[in-house]
Amino acid sequence: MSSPSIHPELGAMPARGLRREEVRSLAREAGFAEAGVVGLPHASEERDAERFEEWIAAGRAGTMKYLERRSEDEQLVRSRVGIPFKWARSAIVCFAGYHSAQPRSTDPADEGAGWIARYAWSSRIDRDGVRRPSDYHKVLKKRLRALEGRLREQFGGFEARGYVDTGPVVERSLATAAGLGWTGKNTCLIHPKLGSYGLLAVLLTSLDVEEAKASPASLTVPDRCGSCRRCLDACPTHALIEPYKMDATKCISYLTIEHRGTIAAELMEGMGRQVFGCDICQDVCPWNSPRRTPISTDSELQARPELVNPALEWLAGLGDPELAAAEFARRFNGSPVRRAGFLGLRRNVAIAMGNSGLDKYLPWLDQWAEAADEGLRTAARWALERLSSK
Ligand code: B12
Ligand code: SF4
Ligand code: SF4
Repeated sequence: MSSPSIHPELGAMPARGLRREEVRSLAREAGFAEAGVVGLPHASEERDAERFEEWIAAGRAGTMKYLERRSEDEQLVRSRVGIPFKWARSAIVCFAGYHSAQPRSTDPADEGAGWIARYAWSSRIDRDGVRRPSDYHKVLKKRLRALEGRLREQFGGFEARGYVDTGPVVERSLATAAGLGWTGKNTCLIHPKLGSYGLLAVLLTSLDVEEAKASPASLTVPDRCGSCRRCLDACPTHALIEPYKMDATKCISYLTIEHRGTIAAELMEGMGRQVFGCDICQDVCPWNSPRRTPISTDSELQARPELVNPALEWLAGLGDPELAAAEFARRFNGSPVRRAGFLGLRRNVAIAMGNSGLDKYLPWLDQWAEAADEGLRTAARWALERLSSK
C-alpha cells in the first residue's frame, strides 16, 4: 500500500479516494435508497453557478433571504461549494424515496378536503408500536452520520459536513453532477428508476474521488423530459415560467410553507386546496406514475393516513384558540408541517375554504376575518368574498 500524502491544512491524507460503488453500498447500508458521489469542483459547477446567480438576480427567491447570502468578496455563498468549504473535494449525494400507495393531489377528492404535500406525511412506528410523526431532516441527518462513521472506519481522519436541506449548497446541482438523475422541467431531480418523490442529503468530504477524475461526463443522466410539458401546463399559479425555471414567489410550496404574512390576492385562487406544500407538478409527471415508480419501503418515511386528504375542519382545529394551538402542536410536533406555524397553516386553510365553494365554512371565516394576524385576516376576507360571489 502506498504511504499517505501530506495536505498543508488537513495533514496526512488517506492513500486512496472514494469509489462510487463503495459509497453507494455504504449509503444503502445507512438506509438510503440510492447515492452518488462527485469530485469537486464538478464539471458543471460554472454553468450551475451562473444559473443560480441569474435566478437570485431576477428576484425569484422572494423572502428566502438565506439563499442570497454573500461572502466577504460578494460572491453568492451557495453558488459554489468551494466558497463556504475550501477543503471540500467530494460530495456524496444520497436519495431517500417517499413514494406511497396513497392518492395524488390531482385525483378526485371530497370538496372539503385539503392537501398536505406527500413528503410531509412522514412517520415511523416506535418501539411501543405507536405511529409517530417523523421529519426527513432528522431522519436523513442520522443516516448521514452513520455513513460518515463507516467511511471513517475505512479512511481514518478527514474533514466532513453533512446537510439535509438547510446547508449552504444547491443540493439538486450536486445530485445531477453525482449522477443521481436529471433536472426535470418542473425543476425537480428525477431519478430514472425512482422518480422525483425523493429527498436529498449531502455529505461533503475532503476525500478525493477515484473514478470521477477519470471520466466525470459518464456520470450524467440524460434529460428524459422530451417534448412533455405536463408540469408546466398543470401548475395553477404559473410558477414554472418556462421549462426548468421557477419563480418561487408564485410557487404554492413557497406561499404555504416559507412565506409569512399576507398572500397576494391574485395567487389565492390558484392555490386551490393546497394547505401545506404542493405536489401538482410531480403528481402529473409520467416519471412518477404508479406503474413506473416503486413504492418506498423506507420505514421512517411512511405516510400518516390522517394527513392524506385531511378535512379542512380537522385542520382548522376549531373552538377555543388556545386549545387549537395546543392541538396543532400535538399533531405536528416532530413533523415538517410545523414549519408553517399555527397561524400560517390556518391562513392556508382559510384560502382553501374560500376555494371549496362550501358555505359551511362561513362562520369560521367570519371569525377569522377579524383576526389580529394580518395574513389570516386578509385570507379570510378574500375567502368570504369568493364564497359570496359563487
Ligand atoms: C428554496 C427551496 C425551495 C423553494 C424554491 C424551489 C426551486 N425550484 O428553486 C420552494 C419553497 C418553492 C421549494 C419547493 C419544493 N421543494 Co424545495 N428546496 C429549496 C432548497 C432549500 C434550495 C433550492 C435552490 O437553491 N433553488 C434555486 C434554484 C436555482 O436551484 P434548484 O432548482 O435546486 O437548481 C436546479 C435547477 O433549477 C437547475 N436549473 C436552473 N436553471 C436551469 C436551466 C436549465 C435549462 C436546466 C436544464 C436546469 C436549470 O439547476 C439546478 C441544479 O441542476 C432545496 C435544498 C437545497 N439546499 O438545495 C430544497 C429542495 C430543492 N426542495 C425539495 C422539495 C422536496 C420540494 C417540494 C417537492 C416540496 C413540496 N412538495 O412542496 C417543492 C418542489 C417544487 C419544485 N417544483 O421544485 C427537495 C427536492 C428533491 C427533488 N427530488 O428534487 C430539496 C432538494 C430538499 C431536500 N433536501 O430534499 N423548495
Ligand atoms: S409545486 Fe405546485 S405551484 Fe410550485 S411549481 Fe409545482 S405545481 Fe407549480
Ligand atoms: S411532467 Fe414531463 S416535462 Fe415535467 S418534469 Fe415530468 S417528464 Fe419532465
